[in-house]
Amino acid sequence: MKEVAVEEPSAGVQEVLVPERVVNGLPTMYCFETCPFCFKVKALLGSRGIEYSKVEVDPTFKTQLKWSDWGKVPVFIDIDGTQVNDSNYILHYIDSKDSGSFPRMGEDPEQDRWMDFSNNVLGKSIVAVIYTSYGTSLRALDYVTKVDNFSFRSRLINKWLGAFIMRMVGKSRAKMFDLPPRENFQYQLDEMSKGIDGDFFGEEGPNGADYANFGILRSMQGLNGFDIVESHHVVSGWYSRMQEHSGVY
Ligand SMILES: N[C@@H](CCC(=O)N[C@@H](CS)C(=O)NCC(=O)O)C(=O)O
Repeated sequence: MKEVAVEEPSAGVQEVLVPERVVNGLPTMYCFETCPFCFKVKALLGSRGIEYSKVEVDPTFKTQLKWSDWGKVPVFIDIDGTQVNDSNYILHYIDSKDSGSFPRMGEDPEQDRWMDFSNNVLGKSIVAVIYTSYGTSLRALDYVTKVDNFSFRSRLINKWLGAFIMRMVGKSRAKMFDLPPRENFQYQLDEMSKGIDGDFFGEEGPNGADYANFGILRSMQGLNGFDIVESHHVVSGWYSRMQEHSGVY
């Protein structure tokens, strides 16, 4: 039998340029308004004062992203059409093109560790706590579908279907941790605080780990469990510093 090589969509900078996906001649981010991974990128762009276009993707149908093999948001397109997939890679790409003020992947094990933590631990912990019951899931999706700019029909579908799906995801995320969702979230914030060295993970100024973890937490502002962030003795101060730094309040 003949082997057919199937190109898997990959994280990071893509070889094929897609200049037709650039909107208004500005760096363009394909995102969901409330997506945690997208908030990472918004925070970095905000802190560097980089003007950009945003294309809001419909979370259920993902119509605006059909052209891309990589089916997740954020996707970042630079003005020359360079496509970068996956939030942590996007943070590195933007910083490398801008001031290069934090280390690249592989150069600083601590930064890498806490950037991985944002996806593998913190992102999953917030899902378990936000979507801890059908009630909290519906409230979250009610908020998400109001903030997102959808048609009435797609808003209804996203809200009810989304709440159901996210409740299921919340359950499965909760199973990944030994502690119940609230206790686990508190514990993970305690763990995360150990990486905050002075004002930021990057000591005097934010590095990739600051943007990565701030983005995740920013996406749950106002939702179930955010009180744990607000009352945390280390994380609450750091969170306010990141808001000020990035202009993402
Ligand atoms: N590892 C990816 C995760 C991105 C991700 O899971 N994004 C979600 C939205 S919050 C998504 O696009 N989900 C749609 C899907 O997986 O089909 C990153 O850091 O960018």
